[in-house]
Amino acid sequence: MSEPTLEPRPRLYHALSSYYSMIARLALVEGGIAYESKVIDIHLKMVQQQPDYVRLNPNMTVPTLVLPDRILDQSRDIAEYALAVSEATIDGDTKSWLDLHYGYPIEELTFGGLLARNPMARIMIPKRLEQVRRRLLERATQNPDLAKVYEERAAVFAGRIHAFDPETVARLSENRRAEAVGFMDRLEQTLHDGRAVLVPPAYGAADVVWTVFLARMEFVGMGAELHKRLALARYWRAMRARPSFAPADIWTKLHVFRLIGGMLGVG
Ligand SMILES: N[C@@H](CCC(=O)N[C@@H](CS)C(=O)NCC(=O)O)C(=O)O
Repeated sequence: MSEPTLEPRPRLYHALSSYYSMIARLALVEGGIAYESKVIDIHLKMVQQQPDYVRLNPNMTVPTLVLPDRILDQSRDIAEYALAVSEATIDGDTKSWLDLHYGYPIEELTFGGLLARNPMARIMIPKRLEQVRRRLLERATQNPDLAKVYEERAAVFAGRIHAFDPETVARLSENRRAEAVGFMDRLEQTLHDGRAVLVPPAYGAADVVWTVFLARMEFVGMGAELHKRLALARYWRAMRARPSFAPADIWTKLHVFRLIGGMLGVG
């Protein structure tokens, strides 16, 4: 009898508090895929911008899933891989829920809210974004083979400096909150018929991403909007009760000390 060949486990680069990392973790746990976990510090050390990481994921984001034959650098692809579906085989309803989810810039809700409420953050965050933009341009000069991707990333940070302009950030935050409430209305309408999952008959990629979205609603202080929609509240309870929720480490609130621990490499 021949020995089974042992494929190495997929390796997931992710960050503890990162929204899109939570999607990857939840999908992998739901799909029953054991993975090697590599937590990286995306805040202080900004490992996602170090050349070795950039060679894995030129978008300079987490999550990244390294498989024996390819690298997945988008959480949507990781979720589809983990749940054994693909853009070609996915049903129309799941695709629409995924498109709706991925069309929304969640970081503008999270950081827009923080900046709108906190005058200190309005001073600190734009300064930090400018520092990072400059460092990306320096890295472009130091790493000629990666110059193009570093320049592209610097342009993304220039866009963030513009989006988080202290003069307009309150409006941005309000708009993003209103859109998030609109999504919750839509979810409520769909779940109103008592279905257990977003696209029956089985749990799928749409449930993964919208579970993480609902967790973010709690995280940004919009939990009351969630809980007053009864079908949505029922669905949220059911998603949290799934055995995947705890191991996927879905944050519904800020764990300051875990975040600091992660930055210091002791998390
Ligand atoms: N489209 C990407 C987005 C990933 C993303 O934006 N990740 C954030 C964390 S939630 C990140 O890596 N931020 C670090 C940075 O922008 O420097 C995906 O779905 O994987």
